[in-house]
Amino acid sequence: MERLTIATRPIAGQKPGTSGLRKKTRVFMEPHYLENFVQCVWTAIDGVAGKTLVLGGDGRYFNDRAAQVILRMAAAGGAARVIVGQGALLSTPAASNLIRVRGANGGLIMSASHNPGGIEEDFGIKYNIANGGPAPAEVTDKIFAATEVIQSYDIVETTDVDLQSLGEQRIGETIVEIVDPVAEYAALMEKLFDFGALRAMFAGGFTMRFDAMHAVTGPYAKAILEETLGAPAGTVVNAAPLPDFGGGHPDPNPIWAKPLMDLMMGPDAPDFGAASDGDGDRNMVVGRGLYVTPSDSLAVLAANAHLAPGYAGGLAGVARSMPTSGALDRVAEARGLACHETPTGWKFFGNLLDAGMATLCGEESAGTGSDHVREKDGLWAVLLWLSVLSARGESVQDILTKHWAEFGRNYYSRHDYEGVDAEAAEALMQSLRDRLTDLPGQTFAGLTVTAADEFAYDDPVDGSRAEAQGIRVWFEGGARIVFRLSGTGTVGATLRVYMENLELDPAAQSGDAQEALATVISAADAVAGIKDHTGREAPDVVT
Ligand code: G16
Repeated sequence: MERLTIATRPIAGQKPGTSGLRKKTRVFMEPHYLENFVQCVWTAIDGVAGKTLVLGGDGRYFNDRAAQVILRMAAAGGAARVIVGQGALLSTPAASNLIRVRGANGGLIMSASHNPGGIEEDFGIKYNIANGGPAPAEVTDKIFAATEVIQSYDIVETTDVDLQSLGEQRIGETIVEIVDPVAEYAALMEKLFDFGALRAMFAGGFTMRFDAMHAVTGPYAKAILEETLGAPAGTVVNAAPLPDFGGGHPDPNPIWAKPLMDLMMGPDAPDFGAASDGDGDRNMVVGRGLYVTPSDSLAVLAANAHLAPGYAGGLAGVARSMPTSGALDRVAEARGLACHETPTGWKFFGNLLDAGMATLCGEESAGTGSDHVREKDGLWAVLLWLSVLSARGESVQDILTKHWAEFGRNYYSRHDYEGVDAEAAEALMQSLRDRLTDLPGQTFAGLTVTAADEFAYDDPVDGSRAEAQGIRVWFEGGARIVFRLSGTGTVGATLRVYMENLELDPAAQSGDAQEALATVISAADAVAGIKDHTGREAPDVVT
Protein backbone atom coordinates (compact mmCIF):
# COMPACT_ATOMS: atom_id res chain seq x y z
CA MET A 1 0.00 0.00 0.00
CA GLU A 2 1.49 3.31 -1.05
CA ARG A 3 0.44 6.79 -0.01
CA LEU A 4 0.63 9.14 -2.94
CA THR A 5 0.45 12.90 -3.17
CA ILE A 6 -1.02 13.77 -6.54
CA ALA A 7 -0.51 17.21 -8.07
CA THR A 8 -3.72 18.87 -9.21
CA ARG A 9 -5.17 22.29 -10.02
CA PRO A 10 -8.31 24.09 -8.91
CA ILE A 11 -11.37 23.07 -10.91
CA ALA A 12 -13.94 25.79 -11.47
CA GLY A 13 -17.50 25.44 -10.24
CA GLN A 14 -17.05 23.24 -7.17
CA LYS A 15 -19.33 25.42 -5.09
CA PRO A 16 -21.79 23.44 -2.95
CA GLY A 17 -25.40 24.43 -3.64
CA THR A 18 -28.60 23.99 -1.62
CA SER A 19 -27.48 20.49 -0.73
CA GLY A 20 -23.85 19.71 -1.53
CA LEU A 21 -22.16 19.56 -4.91
CA ARG A 22 -24.32 18.23 -7.73
CA LYS A 23 -23.01 17.85 -11.25
CA LYS A 24 -23.35 15.63 -14.26
CA THR A 25 -21.92 12.19 -13.50
CA ARG A 26 -19.41 12.54 -16.33
CA VAL A 27 -18.13 15.73 -14.71
CA PHE A 28 -17.58 13.88 -11.43
CA MET A 29 -15.75 11.16 -13.40
CA GLU A 30 -13.29 13.61 -14.95
CA PRO A 31 -9.70 13.30 -13.74
CA HIS A 32 -9.22 14.71 -10.22
CA TYR A 33 -12.77 16.10 -10.01
CA LEU A 34 -14.01 13.93 -7.12
CA GLU A 35 -10.59 13.80 -5.49
CA ASN A 36 -10.20 17.59 -5.50
CA PHE A 37 -13.57 18.05 -3.82
CA VAL A 38 -13.00 15.36 -1.19
CA GLN A 39 -9.56 16.76 -0.34
CA CYS A 40 -11.16 20.18 0.07
CA VAL A 41 -13.72 18.70 2.47
CA TRP A 42 -10.81 17.33 4.50
CA THR A 43 -9.16 20.77 4.40
CA ALA A 44 -12.36 22.49 5.54
CA ILE A 45 -12.68 20.21 8.58
CA ASP A 46 -9.00 20.45 9.54
CA GLY A 47 -8.21 17.02 8.20
CA VAL A 48 -9.52 13.58 9.03
CA ALA A 49 -6.58 12.24 11.05
CA GLY A 50 -7.90 10.13 13.92
CA LYS A 51 -11.51 10.85 13.00
CA THR A 52 -14.52 8.60 12.47
CA LEU A 53 -16.59 9.16 9.36
CA VAL A 54 -19.76 7.68 7.92
CA LEU A 55 -20.00 6.96 4.20
CA GLY A 56 -22.89 5.88 2.03
CA GLY A 57 -24.98 6.87 -0.92
CA ASP A 58 -28.16 6.28 -2.84
CA GLY A 59 -26.73 3.61 -5.13
CA ARG A 60 -26.73 5.70 -8.28
CA TYR A 61 -24.22 5.14 -11.06
CA PHE A 62 -20.64 5.84 -9.84
CA ASN A 63 -21.71 5.42 -6.17
CA ASP A 64 -19.47 2.38 -5.64
CA ARG A 65 -16.47 3.77 -7.52
CA ALA A 66 -16.69 7.08 -5.67
CA ALA A 67 -16.88 5.18 -2.38
CA GLN A 68 -13.60 3.40 -3.12
CA VAL A 69 -11.87 6.69 -3.91
CA ILE A 70 -13.21 8.34 -0.76
CA LEU A 71 -12.09 5.38 1.38
CA ARG A 72 -8.58 5.55 -0.06
CA MET A 73 -8.46 9.29 0.58
CA ALA A 74 -9.77 8.86 4.12
CA ALA A 75 -6.99 6.33 4.71
CA ALA A 76 -4.42 8.69 3.21
CA GLY A 77 -5.66 11.39 5.58
CA GLY A 78 -5.26 9.07 8.56
CA ALA A 79 -8.93 8.56 9.43
CA ALA A 80 -9.36 6.16 12.35
CA ARG A 81 -12.55 4.56 11.10
CA VAL A 82 -15.00 4.84 8.24
CA ILE A 83 -18.44 3.30 8.80
CA VAL A 84 -19.89 2.33 5.42
CA GLY A 85 -23.35 1.08 4.56
CA GLN A 86 -23.16 -2.34 2.88
CA GLY A 87 -22.76 -1.89 -0.86
CA ALA A 88 -21.95 1.77 -0.12
CA LEU A 89 -25.69 2.28 0.37
CA LEU A 90 -27.18 4.51 3.04
CA SER A 91 -30.29 6.60 2.80
CA THR A 92 -29.65 10.20 3.76
CA PRO A 93 -31.65 9.97 7.01
CA ALA A 94 -29.97 6.66 7.87
CA ALA A 95 -26.57 8.28 7.33
CA SER A 96 -27.59 11.17 9.57
CA ASN A 97 -28.69 8.69 12.22
CA LEU A 98 -25.48 6.65 11.98
CA ILE A 99 -23.35 9.76 12.42
CA ARG A 100 -25.31 10.53 15.57
CA VAL A 101 -25.54 7.08 17.17
CA ARG A 102 -21.93 6.22 16.42
CA GLY A 103 -20.65 9.60 17.56
CA ALA A 104 -18.87 10.11 14.24
CA ASN A 105 -17.16 13.38 13.41
CA GLY A 106 -19.14 13.64 10.19
CA GLY A 107 -19.98 11.82 7.02
CA LEU A 108 -20.07 11.93 3.26
CA ILE A 109 -23.30 11.19 1.45
CA MET A 110 -23.10 10.38 -2.24
CA SER A 111 -26.34 11.43 -3.85
CA ALA A 112 -27.98 13.86 -6.21
CA SER A 113 -31.25 13.19 -4.42
CA HIS A 114 -34.26 13.17 -6.75
CA ASN A 115 -32.18 13.98 -9.85
CA PRO A 116 -31.95 11.09 -12.32
CA GLY A 117 -28.94 8.77 -12.20
CA GLY A 118 -26.70 7.19 -14.82
CA ILE A 119 -23.52 8.07 -16.68
CA GLU A 120 -25.37 10.80 -18.60
CA GLU A 121 -27.31 12.02 -15.58
CA ASP A 122 -26.43 13.41 -12.18
CA PHE A 123 -24.15 12.63 -9.26
CA GLY A 124 -23.55 14.49 -6.05
CA ILE A 125 -21.73 14.52 -2.78
CA LYS A 126 -22.26 16.37 0.45
CA TYR A 127 -20.62 16.57 3.82
CA ASN A 128 -22.64 16.25 7.02
CA ILE A 129 -21.31 17.43 10.36
CA ALA A 130 -21.23 15.71 13.75
CA ASN A 131 -24.87 16.52 14.58
CA GLY A 132 -25.81 14.46 11.51
CA GLY A 133 -26.98 17.46 9.51
CA PRO A 134 -25.78 19.03 6.27
CA ALA A 135 -22.75 21.24 6.68
CA PRO A 136 -23.73 24.86 7.33
CA ALA A 137 -22.52 27.70 5.10
CA GLU A 138 -19.53 28.30 7.36
CA VAL A 139 -18.19 24.85 6.37
CA THR A 140 -19.32 24.81 2.74
CA ASP A 141 -17.72 28.24 2.24
CA LYS A 142 -14.43 26.79 3.50
CA ILE A 143 -14.78 23.82 1.17
CA PHE A 144 -15.37 26.13 -1.78
CA ALA A 145 -12.48 28.37 -0.82
CA ALA A 146 -10.21 25.31 -0.70
CA THR A 147 -11.36 24.20 -4.18
CA GLU A 148 -10.09 27.49 -5.56
CA VAL A 149 -6.52 27.00 -4.37
CA ILE A 150 -5.96 23.24 -4.16
CA GLN A 151 -2.61 22.06 -5.52
CA SER A 152 -2.53 18.38 -4.50
CA TYR A 153 -4.45 15.59 -2.84
CA ASP A 154 -3.45 12.50 -0.91
CA ILE A 155 -4.63 9.01 -1.73
CA VAL A 156 -3.38 5.50 -1.07
CA GLU A 157 -2.96 2.88 -3.74
CA THR A 158 -4.55 -0.38 -2.74
CA THR A 159 -7.05 -2.98 -3.86
CA ASP A 160 -10.75 -2.27 -3.58
CA VAL A 161 -12.47 -2.71 -0.25
CA ASP A 162 -15.09 -5.48 -0.31
CA LEU A 163 -18.16 -3.33 0.19
CA GLN A 164 -20.47 -6.32 0.54
CA SER A 165 -18.87 -8.13 3.50
CA LEU A 166 -20.22 -6.99 6.85
CA GLY A 167 -17.55 -6.39 9.48
CA GLU A 168 -14.19 -4.72 9.70
CA GLN A 169 -11.45 -4.47 7.07
CA ARG A 170 -8.41 -2.24 7.02
CA ILE A 171 -6.74 0.12 4.63
CA GLY A 172 -3.44 0.62 6.40
CA GLU A 173 -4.31 1.94 9.85
CA THR A 174 -7.84 2.97 8.89
CA ILE A 175 -10.62 0.59 9.89
CA VAL A 176 -13.37 0.29 7.30
CA GLU A 177 -16.49 -1.05 8.99
CA ILE A 178 -19.22 -2.31 6.70
CA VAL A 179 -22.62 -2.20 8.41
CA ASP A 180 -26.16 -3.22 7.60
CA PRO A 181 -27.59 0.05 6.22
CA VAL A 182 -31.06 -0.61 7.65
CA ALA A 183 -30.51 -1.94 11.19
CA GLU A 184 -29.81 1.24 13.20
CA TYR A 185 -32.44 3.17 11.31
CA ALA A 186 -35.12 0.52 11.87
CA ALA A 187 -34.28 0.49 15.58
CA LEU A 188 -34.76 4.26 15.74
CA MET A 189 -38.16 4.03 14.02
CA GLU A 190 -39.26 1.41 16.51
CA LYS A 191 -38.50 3.84 19.34
CA LEU A 192 -40.60 6.62 17.80
CA PHE A 193 -43.66 4.70 16.67
CA ASP A 194 -46.04 2.13 18.13
CA PHE A 195 -45.13 -0.78 15.89
CA GLY A 196 -47.71 -2.97 17.67
CA ALA A 197 -50.53 -0.63 16.66
CA LEU A 198 -49.25 -0.42 13.08
CA ARG A 199 -48.95 -4.21 12.91
CA ALA A 200 -52.54 -4.49 14.12
CA MET A 201 -53.68 -2.00 11.48
CA PHE A 202 -52.13 -4.03 8.66
CA ALA A 203 -53.44 -7.27 10.20
CA GLY A 204 -56.89 -5.67 10.17
CA GLY A 205 -56.76 -5.29 6.40
CA PHE A 206 -55.34 -1.77 5.96
CA THR A 207 -53.83 -1.51 2.49
CA MET A 208 -51.07 0.66 1.14
CA ARG A 209 -48.62 0.98 -1.69
CA PHE A 210 -45.13 2.36 -1.19
CA ASP A 211 -43.27 3.22 -4.38
CA ALA A 212 -39.53 3.18 -3.68
CA MET A 213 -38.88 4.37 -7.26
CA HIS A 214 -35.93 1.94 -7.64
CA ALA A 215 -34.04 4.08 -5.15
CA VAL A 216 -32.41 3.62 -1.79
CA THR A 217 -35.53 3.44 0.39
CA GLY A 218 -36.56 0.08 -1.09
CA PRO A 219 -34.61 -2.07 1.39
CA TYR A 220 -35.68 0.13 4.32
CA ALA A 221 -39.36 0.08 3.35
CA LYS A 222 -39.35 -3.67 2.73
CA ALA A 223 -37.70 -4.38 6.07
CA ILE A 224 -39.95 -2.08 8.07
CA LEU A 225 -43.32 -2.12 6.30
CA GLU A 226 -43.41 -5.70 5.04
CA GLU A 227 -41.07 -7.73 7.25
CA THR A 228 -41.65 -5.94 10.56
CA LEU A 229 -45.13 -4.45 10.34
CA GLY A 230 -46.66 -7.28 8.32
CA ALA A 231 -47.86 -5.34 5.29
CA PRO A 232 -48.46 -7.91 2.54
CA ALA A 233 -45.58 -8.72 0.19
CA GLY A 234 -45.89 -6.42 -2.81
CA THR A 235 -46.89 -3.41 -0.70
CA VAL A 236 -43.46 -1.96 -1.52
CA VAL A 237 -42.93 -1.73 -5.26
CA ASN A 238 -39.81 -0.83 -7.27
CA ALA A 239 -37.88 -1.85 -4.17
CA ALA A 240 -34.51 -2.77 -5.68
CA PRO A 241 -32.16 0.23 -5.89
CA LEU A 242 -30.84 0.56 -9.46
CA PRO A 243 -27.91 2.71 -10.66
CA ASP A 244 -30.24 4.56 -13.04
CA PHE A 245 -33.40 4.29 -10.92
CA GLY A 246 -34.97 2.30 -13.74
CA GLY A 247 -34.55 5.22 -16.11
CA GLY A 248 -36.93 7.53 -14.24
CA HIS A 249 -36.56 10.51 -11.97
CA PRO A 250 -36.63 9.25 -8.38
CA ASP A 251 -38.69 12.30 -7.50
CA PRO A 252 -41.79 11.62 -5.43
CA ASN A 253 -44.29 14.02 -6.93
CA PRO A 254 -47.44 13.51 -9.02
CA ILE A 255 -45.44 13.85 -12.25
CA TRP A 256 -42.65 11.36 -11.62
CA ALA A 257 -44.64 9.01 -9.40
CA LYS A 258 -47.48 8.90 -11.91
CA PRO A 259 -48.13 5.14 -11.67
CA LEU A 260 -48.75 5.55 -7.95
CA MET A 261 -50.96 8.59 -8.58
CA ASP A 262 -52.95 6.68 -11.19
CA LEU A 263 -53.49 3.82 -8.76
CA MET A 264 -54.54 6.14 -5.95
CA MET A 265 -56.99 8.03 -8.15
CA GLY A 266 -58.50 4.83 -9.58
CA PRO A 267 -61.15 2.39 -8.38
CA ASP A 268 -58.65 -0.08 -6.89
CA ALA A 269 -56.81 2.44 -4.73
CA PRO A 270 -55.45 1.13 -1.43
CA ASP A 271 -56.08 3.12 1.75
CA PHE A 272 -52.77 4.92 1.55
CA GLY A 273 -50.03 5.60 -0.98
CA ALA A 274 -46.52 6.92 -0.51
CA ALA A 275 -43.25 7.31 -2.35
CA SER A 276 -39.77 8.49 -1.58
CA ASP A 277 -36.85 9.83 -3.58
CA GLY A 278 -33.36 8.78 -4.67
CA ASP A 279 -31.74 9.11 -1.26
CA GLY A 280 -34.82 8.53 0.87
CA ASP A 281 -35.22 11.90 2.48
CA ARG A 282 -38.24 13.12 0.50
CA ASN A 283 -41.74 11.75 0.67
CA MET A 284 -45.02 11.93 -1.17
CA VAL A 285 -48.27 11.08 0.56
CA VAL A 286 -51.48 10.22 -1.29
CA GLY A 287 -54.85 9.20 0.07
CA ARG A 288 -57.51 7.40 -1.89
CA GLY A 289 -58.46 10.02 -4.48
CA LEU A 290 -56.43 12.79 -2.85
CA TYR A 291 -52.85 14.00 -3.27
CA VAL A 292 -51.57 15.69 -0.11
CA THR A 293 -49.28 18.61 -0.83
CA PRO A 294 -46.04 18.56 1.17
CA SER A 295 -47.06 21.82 2.84
CA ASP A 296 -50.40 20.34 3.93
CA SER A 297 -48.74 17.12 4.99
CA LEU A 298 -46.41 19.06 7.26
CA ALA A 299 -49.34 20.93 8.81
CA VAL A 300 -51.36 17.75 9.36
CA LEU A 301 -48.37 16.02 10.94
CA ALA A 302 -47.75 19.00 13.21
CA ALA A 303 -51.38 18.94 14.32
CA ASN A 304 -51.35 15.18 14.95
CA ALA A 305 -47.79 14.19 15.85
CA HIS A 306 -48.72 13.76 19.51
CA LEU A 307 -50.62 10.62 18.47
CA ALA A 308 -47.28 8.82 17.99
CA PRO A 309 -45.35 7.80 21.14
CA GLY A 310 -42.18 9.61 20.10
CA TYR A 311 -44.06 12.92 20.09
CA ALA A 312 -46.63 12.27 22.82
CA GLY A 313 -45.03 14.98 24.96
CA GLY A 314 -45.90 17.62 22.35
CA LEU A 315 -43.72 19.73 20.10
CA ALA A 316 -41.15 22.26 21.26
CA GLY A 317 -41.83 24.31 18.14
CA VAL A 318 -42.05 23.89 14.39
CA ALA A 319 -40.17 25.25 11.40
CA ARG A 320 -40.69 25.53 7.67
CA SER A 321 -38.70 26.86 4.76
CA MET A 322 -39.85 30.26 3.53
CA PRO A 323 -41.46 29.07 0.26
CA THR A 324 -43.47 26.40 2.14
CA SER A 325 -47.11 27.40 2.60
CA GLY A 326 -48.46 29.07 5.71
CA ALA A 327 -50.55 25.98 6.58
CA LEU A 328 -48.03 25.11 9.29
CA ASP A 329 -48.22 28.61 10.74
CA ARG A 330 -51.95 28.24 11.19
CA VAL A 331 -51.54 25.04 13.21
CA ALA A 332 -48.75 26.64 15.23
CA GLU A 333 -50.86 29.68 15.98
CA ALA A 334 -53.85 27.61 17.05
CA ARG A 335 -51.71 25.37 19.25
CA GLY A 336 -49.52 28.11 20.70
CA LEU A 337 -46.33 26.77 19.10
CA ALA A 338 -43.35 28.82 17.97
CA CYS A 339 -43.07 28.67 14.18
CA HIS A 340 -39.73 29.46 12.52
CA GLU A 341 -39.28 30.46 8.89
CA THR A 342 -35.93 29.52 7.36
CA PRO A 343 -34.38 29.71 3.89
CA THR A 344 -34.67 26.72 1.56
CA GLY A 345 -32.22 24.01 2.57
CA TRP A 346 -32.40 21.49 5.38
CA LYS A 347 -29.13 22.79 6.80
CA PHE A 348 -30.99 25.81 8.16
CA PHE A 349 -33.05 23.63 10.51
CA GLY A 350 -30.00 22.11 12.21
CA ASN A 351 -29.42 24.86 14.77
CA LEU A 352 -33.12 25.07 15.67
CA LEU A 353 -33.27 21.32 16.22
CA ASP A 354 -30.01 21.23 18.18
CA ALA A 355 -31.21 24.10 20.38
CA GLY A 356 -34.53 22.39 21.11
CA MET A 357 -36.43 25.26 19.45
CA ALA A 358 -38.21 23.00 16.97
CA THR A 359 -39.28 19.38 16.99
CA LEU A 360 -40.86 19.14 13.55
CA CYS A 361 -39.71 20.80 10.32
CA GLY A 362 -40.65 20.64 6.71
CA GLU A 363 -40.41 22.03 3.24
CA GLU A 364 -42.63 22.35 0.22
CA SER A 365 -40.06 20.29 -1.71
CA ALA A 366 -41.46 17.06 -0.25
CA GLY A 367 -39.34 17.07 2.88
CA THR A 368 -40.57 16.46 6.40
CA GLY A 369 -38.55 15.55 9.43
CA SER A 370 -38.09 15.91 13.15
CA ASP A 371 -35.39 16.10 15.76
CA HIS A 372 -34.83 12.32 15.52
CA VAL A 373 -32.13 12.99 12.90
CA ARG A 374 -30.79 16.13 11.21
CA GLU A 375 -32.11 15.42 7.72
CA LYS A 376 -35.56 15.18 6.30
CA ASP A 377 -36.80 11.63 6.38
CA GLY A 378 -39.16 10.07 3.83
CA LEU A 379 -39.95 6.77 5.52
CA TRP A 380 -40.29 8.44 8.91
CA ALA A 381 -42.95 10.74 7.44
CA VAL A 382 -44.78 7.71 6.09
CA LEU A 383 -44.64 5.99 9.49
CA LEU A 384 -45.92 9.13 11.19
CA TRP A 385 -48.79 9.31 8.71
CA LEU A 386 -49.56 5.62 9.34
CA SER A 387 -49.54 6.35 13.08
CA VAL A 388 -52.01 9.19 12.61
CA LEU A 389 -54.25 7.04 10.41
CA SER A 390 -54.12 4.22 12.95
CA ALA A 391 -54.86 6.45 15.94
CA ARG A 392 -57.67 8.39 14.26
CA GLY A 393 -59.18 5.51 12.32
CA GLU A 394 -60.13 7.92 9.54
CA SER A 395 -59.22 8.16 5.87
CA VAL A 396 -56.65 10.60 4.52
CA GLN A 397 -59.51 12.47 2.83
CA ASP A 398 -61.46 12.82 6.09
CA ILE A 399 -58.39 13.97 7.97
CA LEU A 400 -57.63 16.64 5.37
CA THR A 401 -61.23 17.82 5.14
CA LYS A 402 -61.42 18.26 8.91
CA HIS A 403 -57.97 19.86 9.00
CA TRP A 404 -58.93 22.50 6.43
CA ALA A 405 -62.24 23.17 8.16
CA GLU A 406 -60.40 23.78 11.43
CA PHE A 407 -57.33 25.68 10.23
CA GLY A 408 -58.27 26.89 6.73
CA ARG A 409 -56.87 25.58 3.46
CA ASN A 410 -53.76 27.13 1.99
CA TYR A 411 -54.20 26.40 -1.69
CA TYR A 412 -50.67 25.91 -2.91
CA SER A 413 -48.75 25.20 -6.08
CA ARG A 414 -45.18 25.36 -7.34
CA HIS A 415 -44.36 25.96 -10.99
CA ASP A 416 -40.85 25.04 -12.16
CA TYR A 417 -39.20 26.35 -15.31
CA GLU A 418 -36.25 24.03 -15.81
CA GLY A 419 -33.08 24.43 -17.83
CA VAL A 420 -33.69 28.15 -18.35
CA ASP A 421 -30.81 30.23 -19.64
CA ALA A 422 -28.95 31.22 -16.46
CA GLU A 423 -28.54 34.87 -17.48
CA ALA A 424 -32.22 35.19 -18.38
CA ALA A 425 -33.21 33.74 -15.04
CA GLU A 426 -30.86 36.10 -13.20
CA ALA A 427 -32.27 39.02 -15.19
CA LEU A 428 -35.79 38.11 -14.12
CA MET A 429 -34.76 38.01 -10.47
CA GLN A 430 -32.79 41.25 -10.76
CA SER A 431 -35.72 43.00 -12.39
CA LEU A 432 -37.95 42.00 -9.47
CA ARG A 433 -35.26 43.08 -7.01
CA ASP A 434 -34.97 46.47 -8.69
CA ARG A 435 -38.72 47.04 -8.44
CA LEU A 436 -39.32 45.80 -4.88
CA THR A 437 -40.04 49.19 -3.39
CA ASP A 438 -42.28 50.23 -6.30
CA LEU A 439 -44.46 47.12 -6.31
CA PRO A 440 -46.79 47.86 -3.37
CA GLY A 441 -49.97 49.48 -4.68
CA GLN A 442 -49.51 48.14 -8.21
CA THR A 443 -52.09 45.71 -9.60
CA PHE A 444 -51.27 42.56 -11.57
CA ALA A 445 -53.98 40.39 -13.12
CA GLY A 446 -56.43 42.17 -10.85
CA LEU A 447 -54.44 41.55 -7.65
CA THR A 448 -52.96 44.49 -5.81
CA VAL A 449 -49.54 44.12 -4.17
CA THR A 450 -49.48 44.92 -0.46
CA ALA A 451 -45.81 44.19 0.24
CA ALA A 452 -42.70 42.80 -1.41
CA ASP A 453 -39.22 41.96 -0.17
CA GLU A 454 -36.20 39.75 -0.62
CA PHE A 455 -36.01 37.16 2.14
CA ALA A 456 -33.01 37.19 4.46
CA TYR A 457 -32.58 34.98 7.51
CA ASP A 458 -30.87 35.72 10.77
CA ASP A 459 -30.18 32.45 12.53
CA PRO A 460 -31.46 32.92 16.11
CA VAL A 461 -28.90 30.46 17.46
CA ASP A 462 -25.56 31.45 15.95
CA GLY A 463 -26.46 34.88 14.58
CA SER A 464 -25.34 34.04 11.04
CA ARG A 465 -27.18 35.81 8.24
CA ALA A 466 -28.27 34.35 4.88
CA GLU A 467 -29.25 36.93 2.29
CA ALA A 468 -30.95 36.83 -1.12
CA GLN A 469 -33.06 33.78 -0.30
CA GLY A 470 -36.01 34.48 -2.60
CA ILE A 471 -38.36 37.29 -3.51
CA ARG A 472 -41.72 37.46 -1.80
CA VAL A 473 -44.75 39.35 -3.06
CA TRP A 474 -47.97 39.58 -1.04
CA PHE A 475 -51.35 40.66 -2.40
CA GLU A 476 -54.57 42.04 -1.01
CA GLY A 477 -56.70 39.15 0.16
CA GLY A 478 -53.65 37.26 1.45
CA ALA A 479 -52.19 35.58 -1.64
CA ARG A 480 -48.40 35.23 -1.74
CA ILE A 481 -46.00 34.53 -4.59
CA VAL A 482 -42.36 33.60 -4.08
CA PHE A 483 -39.71 33.61 -6.81
CA ARG A 484 -36.36 31.93 -6.40
CA LEU A 485 -33.74 30.06 -8.37
CA SER A 486 -33.10 26.45 -7.46
CA GLY A 487 -29.76 25.56 -5.90
CA THR A 488 -29.86 21.89 -6.87
CA GLY A 489 -30.05 21.82 -10.65
CA THR A 490 -27.18 20.81 -12.90
CA VAL A 491 -28.22 22.39 -16.21
CA GLY A 492 -28.82 26.13 -16.67
CA ALA A 493 -31.15 27.64 -14.08
CA THR A 494 -34.42 26.41 -12.66
CA LEU A 495 -36.89 29.14 -11.80
CA ARG A 496 -39.27 28.16 -9.03
CA VAL A 497 -42.50 30.08 -8.56
CA TYR A 498 -44.42 29.25 -5.39
CA MET A 499 -48.02 30.41 -5.11
CA GLU A 500 -50.54 30.22 -2.31
CA ASN A 501 -53.83 31.60 -1.15
CA LEU A 502 -55.74 30.94 2.05
CA GLU A 503 -59.36 29.77 1.87
CA LEU A 504 -61.24 29.82 5.15
CA ASP A 505 -64.69 28.86 3.83
CA PRO A 506 -65.13 25.05 4.13
CA ALA A 507 -67.59 25.13 1.22
CA ALA A 508 -64.80 26.35 -1.06
CA GLN A 509 -62.01 24.10 0.22
CA SER A 510 -62.39 21.03 -1.97
CA GLY A 511 -61.41 22.58 -5.29
CA ASP A 512 -58.46 21.98 -7.57
CA ALA A 513 -55.40 24.04 -6.59
CA GLN A 514 -54.60 25.18 -10.14
CA GLU A 515 -58.14 26.47 -10.57
CA ALA A 516 -58.28 28.05 -7.13
CA LEU A 517 -54.97 29.78 -7.85
CA ALA A 518 -55.70 30.78 -11.46
CA THR A 519 -55.60 34.51 -10.74
CA VAL A 520 -52.47 34.20 -8.61
CA ILE A 521 -50.79 32.23 -11.41
CA SER A 522 -51.63 35.00 -13.88
CA ALA A 523 -50.34 37.59 -11.44
CA ALA A 524 -47.02 35.71 -11.17
CA ASP A 525 -46.40 36.04 -14.88
CA ALA A 526 -47.57 39.63 -14.90
CA VAL A 527 -45.35 40.74 -12.03
CA ALA A 528 -42.20 38.87 -13.07
CA GLY A 529 -42.55 38.74 -16.86
CA ILE A 530 -41.84 35.01 -16.83
CA LYS A 531 -42.73 34.43 -20.48
CA ASP A 532 -40.78 37.47 -21.63
CA HIS A 533 -37.64 36.60 -19.68
CA THR A 534 -37.58 32.83 -20.18
CA GLY A 535 -39.31 32.49 -23.52
CA ARG A 536 -41.40 29.75 -21.96
CA GLU A 537 -45.14 29.56 -22.45
CA ALA A 538 -45.71 27.19 -19.54
CA PRO A 539 -43.84 25.63 -16.63
CA ASP A 540 -42.12 22.26 -17.08
CA VAL A 541 -43.32 20.84 -13.79
CA VAL A 542 -46.43 21.82 -11.87
CA THR A 543 -46.85 20.41 -8.39
C1 G16 B 1 -32.59 19.79 -1.27
C2 G16 B 1 -32.53 20.46 0.07
C3 G16 B 1 -33.88 20.96 0.45
C4 G16 B 1 -34.44 21.86 -0.64
C5 G16 B 1 -34.44 21.12 -1.96
C6 G16 B 1 -34.82 22.00 -3.11
O1 G16 B 1 -33.36 18.64 -1.17
O2 G16 B 1 -32.07 19.58 1.05
O3 G16 B 1 -33.76 21.66 1.64
O4 G16 B 1 -35.74 22.25 -0.33
O5 G16 B 1 -33.15 20.64 -2.24
O6 G16 B 1 -33.87 22.98 -3.25
P1 G16 B 1 -33.86 23.94 -4.51
O7 G16 B 1 -35.21 24.58 -4.53
O8 G16 B 1 -32.75 24.88 -4.25
O9 G16 B 1 -33.67 23.08 -5.73
P2 G16 B 1 -32.85 17.28 -1.77
O10 G16 B 1 -33.95 16.30 -1.48
O11 G16 B 1 -32.68 17.56 -3.25
O12 G16 B 1 -31.58 16.99 -1.09
